[in-house]
Amino acid sequence: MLIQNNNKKVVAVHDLSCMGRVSLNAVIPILTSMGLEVTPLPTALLSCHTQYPEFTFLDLTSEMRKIIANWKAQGFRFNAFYTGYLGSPEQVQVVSELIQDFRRPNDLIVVDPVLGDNGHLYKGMDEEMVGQMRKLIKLADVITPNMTEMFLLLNEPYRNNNFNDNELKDYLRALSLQGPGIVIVTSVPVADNPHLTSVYAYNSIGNRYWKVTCPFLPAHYPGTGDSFTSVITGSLLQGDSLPLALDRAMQFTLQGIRSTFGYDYSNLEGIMLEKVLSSLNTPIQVSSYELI
Ligand code: PXL
Repeated sequence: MLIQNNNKKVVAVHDLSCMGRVSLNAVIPILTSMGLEVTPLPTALLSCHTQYPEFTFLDLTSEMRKIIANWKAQGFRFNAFYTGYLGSPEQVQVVSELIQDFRRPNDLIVVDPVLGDNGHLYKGMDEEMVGQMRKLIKLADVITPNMTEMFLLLNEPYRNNNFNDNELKDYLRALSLQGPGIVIVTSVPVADNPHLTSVYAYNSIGNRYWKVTCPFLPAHYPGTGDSFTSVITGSLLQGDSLPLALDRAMQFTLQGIRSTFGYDYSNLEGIMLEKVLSSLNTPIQVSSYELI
């Protein structure tokens, strides 16, 4: 009997920020803990992520081209492509070609359009990158913008209060019409309740909208978006339904924040992933998603 390696392989297109649990430092341990084989395609090498006051930055665009050509020549195959922080607008072209060259019909394409947070672009991001990201999402099956990124992609002014379900549903559908069948928007404030935050999702197959709400803790940890989307990617590749993937990702991120909150610790380092990774191997305890 031929015993095959059935592990699914994910290409993770993110930067490596040495300090802080963001990008590849979060993506690799999470996906690996979920039983997936990660092949990183680093977009840039930074001493630390860009929310620190100072950082070094090495753009890896030309190296990415060489790596992809090498993979192509050797006939490597993958089951999923998951992109996050890109180091230059030109990389969108590189990544689009990667997806178009390697994609097979059942492969999963996840694009986390990392551009900014709290109404602002991250340092180093600009309008050109926003324009390029609007192109990249067209190739995706799943996108996971936060509120800031959602408005940038829709080319609408940022706002952060008094949303109702119908407004959110319109935004999700508008983004899905641009290409991605599944749209997940994170960190949506809950009207009249500063202690809660929601994630909304839309699946064009079945035309269904979902919402998951959890406590909002008043601390900002960079990289929580990367952890959230990594769990979504892992969960979907394991065969979970969209609402179950939402629950798992939300609970993991919340548990990570709770395990970190209260330590005398620099929030810039991100959540203490090491304390919660093992929870990814246990079945989900409580489900809290709603169909809206
Ligand atoms: O997680 C988002 C992210 C990823 N990579 C880099 C970043 C940030 C957010 O600040 O700076 C380099």
